[in-house]
Amino acid sequence: MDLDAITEYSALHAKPNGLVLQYGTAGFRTKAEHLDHVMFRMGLLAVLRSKQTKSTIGVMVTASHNPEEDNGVKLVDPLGEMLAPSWEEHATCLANAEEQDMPRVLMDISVKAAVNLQQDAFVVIGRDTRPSSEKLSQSVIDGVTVLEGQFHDYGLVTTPQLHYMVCCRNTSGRYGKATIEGYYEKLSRAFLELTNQAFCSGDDYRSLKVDCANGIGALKLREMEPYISQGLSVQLFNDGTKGKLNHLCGADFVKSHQKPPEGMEMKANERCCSFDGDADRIVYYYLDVDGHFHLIDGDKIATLISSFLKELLLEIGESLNIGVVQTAYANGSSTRYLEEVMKVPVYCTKTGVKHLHHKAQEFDIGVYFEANGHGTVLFSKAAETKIKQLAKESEDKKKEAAKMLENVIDLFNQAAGDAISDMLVIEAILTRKGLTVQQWDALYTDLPNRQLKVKVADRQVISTTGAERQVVTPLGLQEAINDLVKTYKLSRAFVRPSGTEDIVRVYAEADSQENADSLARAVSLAVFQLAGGVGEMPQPGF
Ligand code: 16G
Ligand code: MG
Repeated sequence: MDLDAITEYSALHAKPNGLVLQYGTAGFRTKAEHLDHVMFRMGLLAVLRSKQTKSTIGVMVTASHNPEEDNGVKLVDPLGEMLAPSWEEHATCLANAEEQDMPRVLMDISVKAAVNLQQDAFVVIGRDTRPSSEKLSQSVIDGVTVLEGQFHDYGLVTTPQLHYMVCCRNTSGRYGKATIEGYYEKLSRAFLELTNQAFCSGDDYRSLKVDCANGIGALKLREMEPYISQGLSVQLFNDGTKGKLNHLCGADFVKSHQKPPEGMEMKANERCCSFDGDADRIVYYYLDVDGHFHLIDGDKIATLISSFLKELLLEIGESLNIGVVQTAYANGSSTRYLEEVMKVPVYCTKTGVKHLHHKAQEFDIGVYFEANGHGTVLFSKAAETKIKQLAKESEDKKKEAAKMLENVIDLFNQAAGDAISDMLVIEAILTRKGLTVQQWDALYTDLPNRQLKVKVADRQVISTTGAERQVVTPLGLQEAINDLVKTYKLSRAFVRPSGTEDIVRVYAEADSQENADSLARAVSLAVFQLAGGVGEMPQPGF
């Protein structure tokens, strides 16, 4: 390691004194102007991680659904997964080291993690469409170069596309070709095969309106259009030509405000969906004939997909186990429907994709989705082998079902939740089953719910257990929540410190919207009073 060169280059990406950031659930995320040093240092860290794992590592520059002025960075581990927890700690230490200490901290990490510095390193880099992203990704490249790592800059890609590239490169092409065309070819072939012989009753099934959050999803979906146009015509809105990234549009806006994005022309009963700013989340929705808005979130997406997979598993007659993984935010009706009607086991983990992903790996087929629309389906190696064998050897209906499953395996981005890939799976299932968006929505009725934020002096005073469904500290808060929940029907509420913002999140559901709102308010007040609220006190009622 050439410490002099590192010191010299680091000075060009100097850290503002005293700035402290943490590698959180989605990497580092803050105002773009504070991130230059973090990018340079993540370039350095990616080289060390690459040397240690003897694999290609990814670095994605994005702040997902956050405002255009923000940015962020996350590292992608060898199989396309999120960075291992011990390296999240290294990332935090390195990002926060004051300028003069940085080379020493870098050395400490390489010693602690037993990195062989002689090993070659390869890093792939991607970025979203934010105005700050290009310069920041150049800072990542500076970091990689000063440690003599090799790199490939994929430029503008969605977050899941970068995960895909990392996975391809570390599996000698078995997962796919590590090019953007390779991604389009793999997904579109599986999509067209899956929809091929499907019954279609007119154009309704074949056209979809997509709100791209004025982000990278628009560029990539437009590029992909010719590959899928035989099976699906997409009409793009908020494609970045006019509006601001994530402003009054995108999956996060639609889910949290429970209303349509600006800039989308919706007619009654038309199927519409929204991506988030880096295209790793998707939610669907429609307006009914009375103009009422209906949201179809990650929970309903998981339900549609798992019922389709369950039917195929019955056809192939193999005892492959299937599990659905959710978080505390999953609507109570979805959990009840999955367990009681569909009879599939459901598990709850902490918020954040890495927790769901990890749990989903325990099953032959693990379906995971956050209510906010982030999710995918994982197939174990054994399940994949079995399915491929059946697709070759068995006959008639069994063979057909195995072939469909084979396409489903290819169509899901198993490296990460992916709005484009999820959209194609959903469209294929709706087409095959001849389901309208209303029929899909009618699988079950969501319980009315409300999410609120509370500002407190230190959100870390709140600790939780049971996959964030129960508060441990401060003492008395859980009892207060229990007492409030008892006063409403079909009710449930929980609170947790956010992993991405300096606030506490409150979730409540109940038998009516009014009751969900009023329960959420009451719980917010309890948080404010028992967990050191600051600023304006939440008011009871809504
Ligand atoms: C991050 C997570 C997302 C989670 C959200 C929760 C990833 C890639 N993203 O965006 O899964 O839902 O954080 O945010 O893991 P919160 O902690 O602020 O509620
Ligand atoms: Mg995102």
